[in-house]
Amino acid sequence: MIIKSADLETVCGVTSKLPANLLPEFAFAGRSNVGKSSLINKLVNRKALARTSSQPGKTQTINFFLLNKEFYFVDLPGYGYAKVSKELQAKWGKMIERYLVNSKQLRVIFLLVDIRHEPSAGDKQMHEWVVAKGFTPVVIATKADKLSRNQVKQQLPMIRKALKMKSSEVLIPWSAETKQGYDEVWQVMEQILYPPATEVADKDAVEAVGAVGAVDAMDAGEAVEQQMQVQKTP
Ligand SMILES: Nc1nc2c(ncn2[C@@H]2O[C@H](COP(=O)(O)OP(=O)(O)OP(=O)(O)O)[C@@H](O)[C@H]2O)c(=O)[nH]1
Ligand SMILES: [Mg+2]
Repeated sequence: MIIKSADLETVCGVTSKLPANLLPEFAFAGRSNVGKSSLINKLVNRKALARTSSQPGKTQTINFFLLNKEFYFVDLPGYGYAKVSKELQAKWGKMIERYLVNSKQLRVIFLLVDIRHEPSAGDKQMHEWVVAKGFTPVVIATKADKLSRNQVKQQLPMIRKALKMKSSEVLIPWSAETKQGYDEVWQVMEQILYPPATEVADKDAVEAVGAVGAVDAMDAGEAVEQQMQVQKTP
């Protein structure tokens, strides 16, 4: 995806009215410090569009970034940061809930988890909750550069199990340092922004799409790619 323009358009605090946007939205959720803002910056190739920090709790507002005047990235405040009072965390929980329930334009919720650790209780709750609201979360396992390739391979099934992910759910290992996962994450969004032509005349192609859906999407890149290729088949 070529990003020609990227603007922070709306910043919402706990009491703000959420914008009634008319363009598709992609939201990024996850615990504090997991790398949501870094991921946004890397995806749009800007150093500091979304503010990042090694101190957890950096993003304390819901930030809407308008990209190419075509769609939004929504940077959500992180949960689970111990230094934020329970009261404020609860307020944030409600605010995030209000956004997730009321947005008419939300297309995908990306749930970020740290690839090095067993998903937290908050991660599990968030995943469950997103599924209960009828969304299929796309899970991004961040900071893959901190592990060896072998360790990454081992962590993925652990994360799937802990979050009780369906085999059809996509799990993408990611690194904001090496850009691992960059194509796969964009592919998820591009499939939604630019759906392939509907008439899939070829019966084999239809069956293949079904089969990809059933694949254990361990290697998310491959699965997304296969699906794209199949869907592109005239
Ligand atoms: N090694 C490595 N570090 C990362 C990666 N992603 C983020 N970080 C670091 O992790 C820290 C937190 O990143 P942020 O992007 O600010 O995290 P956030 O999820 O937006 O955090 P909050 O705004 O507090 O919710 C920063 O020091 C980043 O440089 C990654 O893929 N690899
Ligand atoms: Mg942030």
